[in-house]
Amino acid sequence: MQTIQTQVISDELRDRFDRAQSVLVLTGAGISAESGVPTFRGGGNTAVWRGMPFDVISSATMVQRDLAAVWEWFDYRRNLLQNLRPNRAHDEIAHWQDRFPQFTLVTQNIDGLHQKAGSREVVELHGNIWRARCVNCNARVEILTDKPRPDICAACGDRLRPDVVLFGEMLPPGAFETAAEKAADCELCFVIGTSAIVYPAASLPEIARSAGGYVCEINPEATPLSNRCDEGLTGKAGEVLPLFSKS
Ligand code: BV8
Ligand code: ZN
Repeated sequence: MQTIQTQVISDELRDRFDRAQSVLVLTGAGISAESGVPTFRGGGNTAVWRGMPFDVISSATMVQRDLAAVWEWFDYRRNLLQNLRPNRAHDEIAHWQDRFPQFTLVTQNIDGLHQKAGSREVVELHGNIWRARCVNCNARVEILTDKPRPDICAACGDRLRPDVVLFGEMLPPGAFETAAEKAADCELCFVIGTSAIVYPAASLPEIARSAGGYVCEINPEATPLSNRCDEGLTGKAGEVLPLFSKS
């Protein structure tokens, strides 16, 4: 197995990392890959459920048309997730929150593994698979591993749906605005394990770079963002991130 040598991190990045006061990290499914969470676009094809590409089953239209099918998809993913643990990449990022005076963790992931690793105040742009929300009164309820998933809202009796942002739906109020504000204010922005295809999340690194932030992408594959970053570290997050704590 090819090991990543410390020198992969340029002296410039090492220096900026050691001096940074404000850091923003944006993560995608790739950071959870080493925990066993399937990604959406690994190897060039898109995840499919019952013959439907994920951005069809994970869409606002599908909630209108067939909420039960949407629940079946998220129930399957939740069952996959419940025995999975954060990996070294999640752990490293959890340490960073106490290392930098201003640190913001923004994720597209709904798996809750950052929080399981000890990250606090995670900006969840696309919601969380361990929560349900009422289609009528927006009441939220936690989904527990040892109890059957509730279907009906205890407050108003209407149906519950996954508390995730589906394609064609707005992000949670304030989530993107907060992330964009911190991106425009950071000295160092890490983009870890994302194919940078889904918007508005994929616009955050560009916001950071155009505000003067140094943008570093960590991914074993090239993405549409790769030639718009200051530095790219080609490798798995669980192998690359621990190199930063090795000085
Ligand atoms: C919206 C929750 C306003 C549900 C998700 C502008 C241009 C074009 C299109 C649009 C646009 N603006 C809006 C759109 C439409 C759409 C969109 O972006 N479409 C895409 C497909 C083009 N956006 C929306 O609909 C958004 N809403 O814009 O609202 C609005 C409202 C009404 C009408 C108009 C506008 C909402 C988008 C959110 C959808 N929900 N998730 C669920 O999980 O099912 S998106 C979901 O997919 C994820 O959250 C994530 O965002 C995305 C998957 O991407 P990644 O996480 O990056 O994962 P992927 O598998 O693709 O890549 C993994 C990467 O990791 C790879 O690069 C791989 O190489 C790397 N990797 C693998 N192993 C490792 C690794 N890296 C490091 N270490 C490893 N070990
Ligand atoms: Zn309700």
